[in-house]
Amino acid sequence: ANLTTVTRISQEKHPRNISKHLNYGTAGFRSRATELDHILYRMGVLAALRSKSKDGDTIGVMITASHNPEEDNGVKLIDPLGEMLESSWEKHATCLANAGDEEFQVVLSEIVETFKIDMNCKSSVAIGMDTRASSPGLNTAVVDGVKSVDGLCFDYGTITTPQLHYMVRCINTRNAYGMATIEGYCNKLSKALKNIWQNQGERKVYKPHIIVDCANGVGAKRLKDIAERFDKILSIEIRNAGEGKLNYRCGADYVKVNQRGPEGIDCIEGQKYASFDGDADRIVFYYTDKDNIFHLLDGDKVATLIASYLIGLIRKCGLELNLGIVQTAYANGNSTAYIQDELKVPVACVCTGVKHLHRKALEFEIGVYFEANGHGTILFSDSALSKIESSCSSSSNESEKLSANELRTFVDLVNQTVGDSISDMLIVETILRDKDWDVADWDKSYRNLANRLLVVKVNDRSVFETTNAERTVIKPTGLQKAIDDHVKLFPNGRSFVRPSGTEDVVRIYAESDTQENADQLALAVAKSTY
Ligand code: 16G
Ligand code: ZN
Repeated sequence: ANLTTVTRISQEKHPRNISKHLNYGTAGFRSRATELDHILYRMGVLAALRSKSKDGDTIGVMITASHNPEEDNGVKLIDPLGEMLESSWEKHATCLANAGDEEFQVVLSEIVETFKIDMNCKSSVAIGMDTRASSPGLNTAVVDGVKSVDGLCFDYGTITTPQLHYMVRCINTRNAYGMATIEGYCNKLSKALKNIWQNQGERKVYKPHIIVDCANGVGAKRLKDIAERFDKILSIEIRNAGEGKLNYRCGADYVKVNQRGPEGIDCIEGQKYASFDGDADRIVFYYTDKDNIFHLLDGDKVATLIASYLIGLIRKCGLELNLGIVQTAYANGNSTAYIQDELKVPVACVCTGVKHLHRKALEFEIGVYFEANGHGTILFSDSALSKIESSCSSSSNESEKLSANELRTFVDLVNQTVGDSISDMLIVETILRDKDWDVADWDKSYRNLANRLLVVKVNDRSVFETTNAERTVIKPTGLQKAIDDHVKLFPNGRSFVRPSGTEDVVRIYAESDTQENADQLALAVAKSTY
C-alpha cells in the first residue's frame, strides 16, 4: 500500500484546528478535548506504524485525561508488553502531532524511513477510553487513523487505563499473562484473592468492607464487574459511580492534594475508604479517627505495606530475593526513614513520572514502586519468578512450600504492567487481612511528617532545571541556596522545587514537624521562586 494515498482521504476528515504546540509528555498528550481530534487520528496512524515496526505486535491507545477536568482529554500509547511507549518514539509522536496538515505526509514518511517500517506488514491496535463525553468521538478518530494504514482495531470501549495495559500484554503474549478480556482480568485477580484468603483462616480485627470513591470515572463500572465476585467475603461499596461530575471535588488527586475526603462522602469513624482517579490507575486510602481527625494513607503507605508483607513472605519461603522500593522526591521523609531503618530494604529515588519509577524497579528482583500520589505496582523479574516456582515444587519443608505457593498466587493479584487502582486495592485488602489489621493499625506503621504542596504559575517553566532526582534545583542560580537557608530554620525540614511536566507551573513541596511549619516553609520557598 502506498502511504500517501491511503492516509490522505481520512486525514481530510481530521484537520488540524489549533496552532499551539503540544508535547508528548509524561502522560502522553493532554489538552482541551476540542483540540484533540487530529491528534487522536494521528496517534491512530502512529500506533499502527509502531505495530508494523514490531512485526505486527498489538499496540495500545488509551483515550483519557486521568484526573484532569471533564473538559480535557488525552491519549497515551502502550507498547507490546503493556509498558509505556518507548521514549525514543515520544519525539516522533510530538513531531507528527504538531505537523501542519500539509506536512503530515512528509513527517509520516520520515518515520517510516527512520524505522525502516515495512508498510505491508500487518498491524493491530487495541483501543480503550475513559467515560468522558468527548471520548467516543476521539475513539472514532483513532479508528480512522489505524484503518488508514490498513491496521486492525480491537476496540475495548470504556475500560480503565491499567486494564488496557493488561490487555495489550495478554494479546502479545498469547494469553500467557491472562485472557485479553474484562472477564479474563476479573478471573485472574479474583481467583488469586480467593485462593490466598482461603488459606488465611479467621480474622478478628480486619474488616472486609471498603467504601470506594470512583471519581465518577471509568473505575466505577469496572470495579463493579469484579466486586460482584466477592459477594460474601469482601464488601466493596461503590460511590461517585458517575452520578456527579468527573474528578470534581472527588477522586484520588483531590483527596491527596487537599488532604481531606471527597465532597459528599461523610467519613465515618472506624470505616475504611479509598479514592480512585478518573481512569483508575491511582489509589489512596483514608479514614477518620475518634477525634474526627482525617488520616490519609497514600502511595508511600501502600508501598511500605506491600514491602513489609513481601519481605515476611520471602523469609518464610526461605528464599534469597533482592527486593527494593522506588520512590520520588515527593515521598514523605518518614516513609523513606521507615524503609531504611525498620524494613531495612534498599530504596531508590527517581524523577517524577511512572516511566522513571518503572524502569528503576526493573533493576531489582522484586521492585515495588509507588508515587506518593497513589500510582504504583510491583514488578517480579524472571529470576524471582523462577526462584518462587522452584520453591513451590521442590521445597522439602511444608510450611516453606505453603508460603511459596502464597507468593506465587500473590503475583497473579498484581497488574505488573502499570499501577492499577483495582488491583492495588485488592492487594492492600489481602495484606491487611493477612496481618489482621484495621486501617488505623496500618497507619501506625510510621507517622508522616506534615507536608504542603504549592503551585506557582510561571510563563516559562523551562527556566527551572533540577538534578539529583529533582531534589536539587540548578537553575535559576541561587534558588537552591535560598531553599537551603529556609530549610535550616525548620525541624525535620525538607523542600524542593520542580517544574511540572504537565502544566505551566512550578511545584513546591515542603515538609516539617508540624503543619504550620510545613506551610511556612512551603510559602517561603515559593516566594524565592519569583
Ligand atoms: C503524570 C504522570 C504522573 C506524575 C504526574 C506529575 C504518568 C502516567 N503520569 O500524570 O506519574 O505524578 O504527571 O505531574 O507518568 P507534574 O509533572 O505536572 O507534577
Ligand atoms: Zn490516572
